[in-house]
Amino acid sequence: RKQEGCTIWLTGLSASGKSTIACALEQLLLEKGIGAYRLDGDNIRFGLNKDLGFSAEDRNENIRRVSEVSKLFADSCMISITSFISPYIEDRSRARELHAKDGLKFIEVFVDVPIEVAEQRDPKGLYKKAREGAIKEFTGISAPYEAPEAPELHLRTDLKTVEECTLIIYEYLLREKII
Ligand code: GGZ
Repeated sequence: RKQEGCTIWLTGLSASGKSTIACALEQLLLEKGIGAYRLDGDNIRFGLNKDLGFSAEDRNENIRRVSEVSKLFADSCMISITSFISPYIEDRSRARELHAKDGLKFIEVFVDVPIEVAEQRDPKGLYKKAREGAIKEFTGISAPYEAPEAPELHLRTDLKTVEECTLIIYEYLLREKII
């Protein structure tokens, strides 16, 4: 049976663990011979979306374009994994509707961590810069993050390991007969 495509939409604060989980999940799927592709800031914000910053309008447009691209990957039978903060409920809900319109599955995964933990992790020193005012409109500090109200999956990355979080998503895909 050919795999069905879908979009796995990771959302959460900076340093919540989205990219780490996305990488581990992509790797696991590829090892099993399942086609998967990851969209993230590194391959989108430096290319297709290099004209966009972090104002509310630019984030709306960032997420709109990512939604369209991810939908195309899903339509080509890939497991498309997106890892963007995507702070606005409305943007994520539009992404979901875009997929639904074409009969494609959209799995929203809340990569959740208390902001204090994200700020302690601060792998790139961005929270520190945001606190000092050197970065404006930083999500969780000086810009909003609207948590999902009914995500398909909710992962607390301070309470579970990367491996556990990855397996939870993998098992969801099996359970839903997507893979
Ligand atoms: C939030 C910012 C900002 C501001 C730069 N706010 O932890 P990172 O570094 O590697 O991931 C963050 C990334 C967020 O880009 P997204 O495309 O995911 O954002 S959104 O979905 O809201 O459009 C962070 C870095 O870019 N970064 N400035 N002001 N994160």
